[in-house]
Amino acid sequence: TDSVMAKWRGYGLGQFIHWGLYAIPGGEWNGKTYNGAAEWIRSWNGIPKSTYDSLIYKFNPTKFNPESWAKTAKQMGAKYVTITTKHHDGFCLWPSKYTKYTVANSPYKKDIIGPLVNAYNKEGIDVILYFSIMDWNQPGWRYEIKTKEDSIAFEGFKKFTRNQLLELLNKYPTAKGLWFDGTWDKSWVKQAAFADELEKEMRALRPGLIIGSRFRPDDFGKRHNDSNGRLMGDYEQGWERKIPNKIEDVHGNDWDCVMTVPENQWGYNKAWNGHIKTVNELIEMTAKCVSLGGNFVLNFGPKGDGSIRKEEIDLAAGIGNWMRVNN
Ligand code: FUL
Repeated sequence: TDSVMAKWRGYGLGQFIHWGLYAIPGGEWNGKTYNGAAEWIRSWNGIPKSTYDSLIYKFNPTKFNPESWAKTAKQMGAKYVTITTKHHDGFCLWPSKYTKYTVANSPYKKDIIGPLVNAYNKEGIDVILYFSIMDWNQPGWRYEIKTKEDSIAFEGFKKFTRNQLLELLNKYPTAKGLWFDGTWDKSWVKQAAFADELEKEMRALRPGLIIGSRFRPDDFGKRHNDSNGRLMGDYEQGWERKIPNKIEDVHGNDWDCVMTVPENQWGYNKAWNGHIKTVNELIEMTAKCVSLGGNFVLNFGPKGDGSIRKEEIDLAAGIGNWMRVNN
């Protein structure tokens, strides 16, 4: 089982993929743009839920080609990829049995995750599934639990979350781990006992499973130091630039650093404003992370039609040139 983690420790470079319905507006809604996270457009642009959710009827990525995504990652020298199966908006890139808000009910109809897992695995690239616990589409989701009604609703939501996670693990048995997000709200932070149970269950199903430290933000620090737990700490982020400076900062933890190309923009954003990191800067960050025992994970935000923007392909090629001479 520890061989999964041992392999993870040697990855060095990874690719992050943020893809979902938000890629369709690409950071622009009714002429309004925002120099920030395009995957948060529903929130920062105050888009009514029903209006946002109807983007599902526009999801038809005719240029989606999993093999070419995997080739781009391979060319870059990535040894693993972390893919958004579901971001905060709740839209599932796999045909989940537990909600209607999935690819199955879009014009595209087909599973996205399965073909991606296969294509990446064929290139020798391991897959980690990104999963947002917070789910803006689910009626049972709560930021905070104040009333009895809230707690009943949230109990239902917990069941739903468990079902989806076990579904993902059963459906994609070669995936090496889960990278969690959207766990910081008061409601989830109080679910320590439930999370422990669920973690046990997932590990029983999939020995060696890597579980991201954001699963339990309430005991972040402790988990970071839990070397047997196969948990990776994520030293985030584009906006915080928290790549540790020296080995002491790492406290012997397993960690990876996820990074955006511009500042704090993960999903495809037409604007892509501000400083766009150069190949040189990204190589420097990779080298820094690797030298401090971590992995560097560079984010890509494919467009709504499924293609990857040229700027990202070029960056991948540039980084790949350096990776090849160093491998
Ligand atoms: C954050 C999210 O809110 C962002 O949208 C993005 O997914 C980043 C990696 O994590 O918590």
